[in-house]
Amino acid sequence: MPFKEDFISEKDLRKKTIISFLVFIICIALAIFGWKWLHKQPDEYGTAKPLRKVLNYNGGFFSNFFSNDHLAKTYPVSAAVHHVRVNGSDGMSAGFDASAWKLKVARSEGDTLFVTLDEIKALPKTEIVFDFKCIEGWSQVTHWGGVKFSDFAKKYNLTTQTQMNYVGLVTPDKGYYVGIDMPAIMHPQTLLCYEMNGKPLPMNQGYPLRLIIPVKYGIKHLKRIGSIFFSNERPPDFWFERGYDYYSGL
Ligand SMILES: Nc1nc2c(c(=O)[nH]1)N[C@H]1C(S)=C(S)[C@@H](COP(=O)(O)O)O[C@H]1N2
Ligand SMILES: [Mo]
Repeated sequence: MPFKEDFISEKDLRKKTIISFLVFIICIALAIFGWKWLHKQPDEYGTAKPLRKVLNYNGGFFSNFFSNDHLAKTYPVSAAVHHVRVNGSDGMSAGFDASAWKLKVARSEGDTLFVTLDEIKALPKTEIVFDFKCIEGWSQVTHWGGVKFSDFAKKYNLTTQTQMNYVGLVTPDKGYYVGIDMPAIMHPQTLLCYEMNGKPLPMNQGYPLRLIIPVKYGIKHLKRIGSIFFSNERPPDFWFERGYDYYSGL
């Protein structure tokens, strides 16, 4: 059958053009109005309240799909970079006495455990090579070694503690701190890490002990852990207070 063109009258064309233009103007006006409205809303932890609501909702939504069987992609050791980027240094003040360091674990009110680096190194070692992702937009395949947090928790009988909702980790000077939901800290790829590229962690990478948590963005990988505590409420979180997502899952 021969192709039949649909003709549109001059009048209809003008009408369609005017309607399209009006829709365009309305969209622009809504965008400007919406933007102004958003910026008039009160802040909640460093961002406008409606945005904070969306972040919290997304975190809750994606946590439904979290599973210990969902592993971050791993790579052969040969894929790991030798020059590992050093990003943040909050909470890593000068004058830190590494020789006197012990990991402080607050099991409960008045029950605090102190663990030395040698005691941590005596636990089964796990290595991981994965793509470390920073919220700023860069990523790097890097190689880490340490003890699984879940193995550590088992060894130190943190059974009732790990039934709570969150873990808080804080640097010795309290200048950087993160809160992690319990399923993520107990994930089989989450490490209390003391090695990078098969050698002790360099000072600026968090010596003597840092967190490596491949299911989260870089902001949660706290360097130079001083103390750990457990809580049912969200522990304070450095970047959350500055407008970022609390969950920060990948
Ligand atoms: N103590 C401390 N830990 C920190 C930070 C920091 O500023 N201080 N920055 C975080 C951020 S934003 C990222 S991306 C990673 C970077 O780790 P790297 O320096 O080993 O690359 O560390 C995280 N851990
Ligand atoms: Mo980051």
